[in-house]
Amino acid sequence: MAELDRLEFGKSDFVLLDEVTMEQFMQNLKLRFEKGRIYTFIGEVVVSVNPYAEMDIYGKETVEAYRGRELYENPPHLYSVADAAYKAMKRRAKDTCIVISGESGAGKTEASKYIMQYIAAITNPGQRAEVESVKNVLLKSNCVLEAFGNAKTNRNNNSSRFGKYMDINFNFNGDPTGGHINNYLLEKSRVVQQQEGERNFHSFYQLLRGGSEEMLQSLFLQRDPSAYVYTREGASSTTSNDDRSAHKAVLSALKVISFQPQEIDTIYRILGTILHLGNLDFASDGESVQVTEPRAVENIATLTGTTAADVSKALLFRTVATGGGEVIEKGHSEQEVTYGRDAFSKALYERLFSWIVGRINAVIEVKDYNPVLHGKNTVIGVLDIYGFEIFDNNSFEQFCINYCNEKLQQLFIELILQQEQEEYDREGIPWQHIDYFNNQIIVDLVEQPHRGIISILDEACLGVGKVTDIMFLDSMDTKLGQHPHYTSRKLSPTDKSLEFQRHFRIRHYAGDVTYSVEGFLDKNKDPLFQDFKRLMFNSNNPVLSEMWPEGQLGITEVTKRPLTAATLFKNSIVALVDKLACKEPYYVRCIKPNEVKSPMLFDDARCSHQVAYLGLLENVRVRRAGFAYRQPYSRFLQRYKMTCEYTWPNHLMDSDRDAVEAIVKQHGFQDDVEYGHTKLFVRTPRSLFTLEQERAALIPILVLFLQKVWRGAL
Ligand code: AD9
Ligand code: MG
Repeated sequence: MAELDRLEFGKSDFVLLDEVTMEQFMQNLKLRFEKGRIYTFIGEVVVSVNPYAEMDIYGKETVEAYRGRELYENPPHLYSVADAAYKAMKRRAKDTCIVISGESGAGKTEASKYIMQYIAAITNPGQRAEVESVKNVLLKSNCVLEAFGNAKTNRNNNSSRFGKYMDINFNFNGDPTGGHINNYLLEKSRVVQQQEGERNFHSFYQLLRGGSEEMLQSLFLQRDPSAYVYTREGASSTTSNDDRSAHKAVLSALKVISFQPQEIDTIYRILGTILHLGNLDFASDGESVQVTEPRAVENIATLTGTTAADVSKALLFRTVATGGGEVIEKGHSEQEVTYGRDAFSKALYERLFSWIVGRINAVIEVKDYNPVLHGKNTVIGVLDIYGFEIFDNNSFEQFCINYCNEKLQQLFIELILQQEQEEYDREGIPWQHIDYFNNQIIVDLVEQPHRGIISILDEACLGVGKVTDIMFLDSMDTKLGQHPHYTSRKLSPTDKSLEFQRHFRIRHYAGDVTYSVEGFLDKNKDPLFQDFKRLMFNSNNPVLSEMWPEGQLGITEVTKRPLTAATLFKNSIVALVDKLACKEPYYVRCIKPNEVKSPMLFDDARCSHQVAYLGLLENVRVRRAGFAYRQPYSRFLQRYKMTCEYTWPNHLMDSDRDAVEAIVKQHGFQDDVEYGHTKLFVRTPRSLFTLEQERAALIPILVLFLQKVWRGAL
């Protein structure tokens, strides 16, 4: 409590600024960062600045200090949000969610882990074994998913290359009973290629650097990542994680999650297969293409439980059905072989990742839950997704990631800004309308049916004949030429940032991003020759075979054209937003203080840019103009009527509203409230705090009183 009032740490809630200006906001943010206060409230939202240093603020004592407390009783912390989401869920049996947003490297993943650790620490006081085991699996799953889904990028050494939304289920006691993870679009192109200075997924380096001699031998692997084409680029980069100890941790986590030995073995066989695939070379004699290292093919066959002949065939030939129903084998060109090999490697990894998520889900899924016996099952969702990113080269993946961030910003606007304003209007509360940038226009640019970029891309992918990336760009130029957030080299020929003809630019809410259309069509179609699917399905390793069920389809069996990658992604993000929108949301807004990962540096320009695009000033304004607390009259009365002589046990006034007014007046905070049509609005939480304290003090007296009444003593 004391710290809340210590001015040298700045204001713990931006709502308390003297004036809501960018200057004052930044002064406060910087002062707090420099004093090691990385968290600040905007009402119930927590703004976090990445400290880039270990902080001694997540220990047991801190957990205890926050457990069960009201938001305003302690300095701002991730634990405040976690506790608020947990309390709301428990007290009101409401599903809640914690949405963590911010650009790449801002601290989302770390925040999500602290939040989960907090929830684990405050639940199951009785140490029931089955609950402890669920908690353990939930926590350990982070380590596994990070190994397989994170990588070093030029923006973040441990960058999430997939989106993750985790639901944690609770029983009526408030103890975790299970959970479910949804994963979103893994950036699988990284398996075969990385930008300069970046790495492949951590899992590869962990295996090569941390795997035992026996393990590497059994996978026919050398220890050195530079020996493999797919890991060469990142072979000398360092990350903050030690690959060797991380490998141990992952192996132990897999065991805790109850992956079976054969499953763990298969995971590493797949990684080995991918590394060998990357090193395959092909030569053409003008007639047909051959693999130049038969030894590598044999290794792949051994690791995948297939034969060398079948592996070669799947790599070099395509089985096709002719119009007359005849099945023939068609040799690939050299280019097709290389393409097919990389597509296979990417698909193997992606399948593996989804399978791992599925296996974790099978373990943590709530089983045998009977709502009649066990009470209502409630959920806290935690969202940690890849942040907005701009690289030197931005491709299809950045397009998807940045679109996803637009959607989340839209949700924030809707829930925090729009809904607040609408509620004040509805309740007839006088207040000044606040302008903010609504990014719906950019969301529409990307996802609108028929006219949006994804539709235009899908259309190009359906085109007959040879449709090129440039043709897709032309089509966008024609259809989107007038859009204020879209431009391209052709539309803005003098613009220096649009250096190449294949570039287009989107003015995102968080900044301008120039994308290269190169590879868009291909990544969107995401084709994989059927032969690989059959090869994997026919593996004599049942774990591997299970990952490729569609391989059982015959060549002539008609398969519907699958949805494109962008459409699948869009659908999954729309579903995610729907899922979040029906829960009570809590927000953590992360800020990256500098580009050089320094714990000392607060780059004013970079930070104020983020504050601006995250809409934090608008958030403060809405909050300030607004009210920290609101409650329908009847519910307020129910809770606090005992604190006022005119309302206890029942009031005789004309309406609940009048009765509430009597309570407010008796406690002297009439200047801190407004009366809406159906609800009471309270500006500062402290008024309520006093009321809560009084209520808490009265309850034992009341209980005593009631006991006496029951016993007939009164
Ligand atoms: V991305 O969109 O996945 O690329 P994130 O998830 O926002 O990004 P992440 O949580 O991975 O960023 O944080 C980046 C790095 O900052 C971490 O690896 C830590 O080294 C550092 N970091 C972030 N938050 C904290 C913290 N609370 N304490 C100490 C932190 N270090
Ligand atoms: Mg992350």
